[in-house]
Amino acid sequence: MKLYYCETINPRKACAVARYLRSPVEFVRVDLGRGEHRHPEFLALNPNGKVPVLQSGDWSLWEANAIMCYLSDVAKADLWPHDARQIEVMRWLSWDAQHFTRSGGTLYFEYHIKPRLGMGAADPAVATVATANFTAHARILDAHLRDRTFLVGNSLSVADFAVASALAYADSAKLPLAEFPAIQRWYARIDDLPAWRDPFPAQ
Ligand SMILES: N[C@@H](CCC(=O)N[C@@H](CS)C(=O)NCC(=O)O)C(=O)O
Repeated sequence: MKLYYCETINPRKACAVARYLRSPVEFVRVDLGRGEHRHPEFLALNPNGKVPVLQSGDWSLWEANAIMCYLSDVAKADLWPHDARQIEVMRWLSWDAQHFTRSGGTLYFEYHIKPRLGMGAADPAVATVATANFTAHARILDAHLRDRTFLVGNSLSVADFAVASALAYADSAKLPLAEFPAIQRWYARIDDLPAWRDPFPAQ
């Protein structure tokens, strides 16, 4: 299996899970700066022209969340559980995509990516709305995590990796986390995982 990635927020989830599970993947770096994600060969793997992509023979899977679940199944691991927890994990994956990392990802783009790609300063109007949305959803997450170790049940799941994704860039993305101690405690546990802290192959 080949895992196409670059060192950004969405591939981070797939790469971290691959590393955590020691999945038998060959990491293939896609240089977004050089437009490799728009080459016809890459678009044949993912017509969206985005990373990550997992390729196995003539089959390819895109969407980081789906890749995490697939890698868990291949490893017969429990990150994507197949019991009553699965619906809870799906709840958090959906909530994350629609709300939490949607606003966290906007702040990541405005404050972390734009300056690095020479795209100018953050748009204050966009950042203000995203900060308000992030804060509102962080409040919900913080309350959920107050007496929990992980998002679902008593063990790590793909939901933890998904919801953690923007938090890996908390400082540079200016995520307002100071008033959310339960999120900070939970994230410190995720960040303790070498696979999460250091998910990408050395260049
Ligand atoms: N929903 C997709 C989003 C993937 C995505 O946006 N990837 C970014 C890197 S973080 C990308 O490839 N961007 C290139 C582009 O949109 O031109 C997923 O979760 O895999």
